[in-house]
Amino acid sequence: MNDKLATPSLLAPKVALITGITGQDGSYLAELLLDKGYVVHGLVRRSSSPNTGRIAHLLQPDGAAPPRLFLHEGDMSDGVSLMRVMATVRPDELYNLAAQSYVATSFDAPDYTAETDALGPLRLLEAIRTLGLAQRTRFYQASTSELYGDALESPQSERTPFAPRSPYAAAKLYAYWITVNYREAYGIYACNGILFNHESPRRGAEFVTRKITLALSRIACGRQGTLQLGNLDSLRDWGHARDYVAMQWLMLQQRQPRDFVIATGVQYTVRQFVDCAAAELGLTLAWDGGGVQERATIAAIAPTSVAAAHCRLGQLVVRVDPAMFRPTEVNALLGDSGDAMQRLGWAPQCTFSELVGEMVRSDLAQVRAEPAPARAAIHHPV
Ligand code: NDP
Ligand code: GDR
Repeated sequence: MNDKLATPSLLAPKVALITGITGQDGSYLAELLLDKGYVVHGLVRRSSSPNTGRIAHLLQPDGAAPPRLFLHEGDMSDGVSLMRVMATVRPDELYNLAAQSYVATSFDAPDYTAETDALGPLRLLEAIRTLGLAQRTRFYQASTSELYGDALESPQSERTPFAPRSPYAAAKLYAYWITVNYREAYGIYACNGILFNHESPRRGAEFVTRKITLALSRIACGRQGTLQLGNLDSLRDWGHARDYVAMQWLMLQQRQPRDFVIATGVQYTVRQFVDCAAAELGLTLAWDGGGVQERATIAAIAPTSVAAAHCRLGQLVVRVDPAMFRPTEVNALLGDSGDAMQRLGWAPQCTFSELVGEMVRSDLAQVRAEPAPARAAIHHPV
């Protein structure tokens, strides 16, 4: 961790601070900003085991950061640490990506989720204001399509009313409005990216896309039995994280701060995601039953696929587990990025099938590299 920095000269490169640099988006954004010549600072929270795996390739082999990447210990729930890091770095651009980002967990930890996702952004904005950085630091807030809840209109745009359906979404709603308020009240260049779901091989394993690509890769290699899922009918607008972090940067380069929806404009069900991932592995699935009885079995196996050696026709692959349904669900999300396309010239590059293919290939390689599971010890009764 490096908290002692020289004051930048007039010719110095731009300085960015990324909270959540160890997460999916933070790692892609750090790559992008380093490529653009920025000095990048990242907020990292204390952990009892390493949490810098996603940015390990950006660090020197001994764990020390190269000269343009600096890590600082701090926590979104601790205003003192945030104030200290902000006073040290005095960034030109502050990307607030840190959050308790798993919707399901927010029902179990609503208080912590609000601390991190609602009050955390307030603490950063207040640091900008009280440190006299209002005219210097541009602020990006990671807002979310979860703000729309079960929206009354589809697709959802910057003008669609919000109706949050989880403690996560309610906390992010506060963060959205406090960002707008600090922009209007103090003239801070602060804006919200209302991002729809975006995935990648670096996605956390608990999110449904990665859970599916990892489990099906394991099943294809004979390393896992069935995959248990919740609501298969849920509709999401899934894009690639690399495309979306490019937009986060673009939003801070405009003359005026403005909030934008970022999405692909195409939606699929969780079931369709499963089918697409299975097809990548050479498996065709047959679905039967409905609701909590729904199941998928193997209807066909491509003869040259990895699965051909480990799977059999009729094998149960997916089963619904009622425990995985949420107390309140967001059933359907579909974004309208017309404003971003028109004003920022942005368009997503990666299609749904390319995204699924990249995730499956990455997980298959990971599973194949894992050591074979040890055989269970046989217990001999005496
Ligand atoms: P991840 O869950 O992959 O990353 C979250 C990051 O926040 C991690 O670096 C995590 O650290 C850090 N973090 C969590 N809690 C704290 C804390 N208390 N103090 C400091 N750091 C903390 O999320 P994504 O990269 O997918 O998403 C980035 C942001 O965008 C999040 O705010 C998310 O809510 C939002 N978002 C994401 C979307 C998506 O589809 N991915 C869509 C819309 C919005 P650690 O590595 O130690 O866990
Ligand atoms: P989401 O992502 O809640 O949209 O939030 P997630 O992948 O967790 O769920 C997507 C949909 O799939 C359904 N689902 C399951 N989800 C999980 N995790 N596990 C399952 O087994 C399962 N079965 C069905 C869910 O019910 C849901 O409808 C993500 C996060 O990145 C947020 O931080 C971000 O703000 C939003 O996307 C936009």
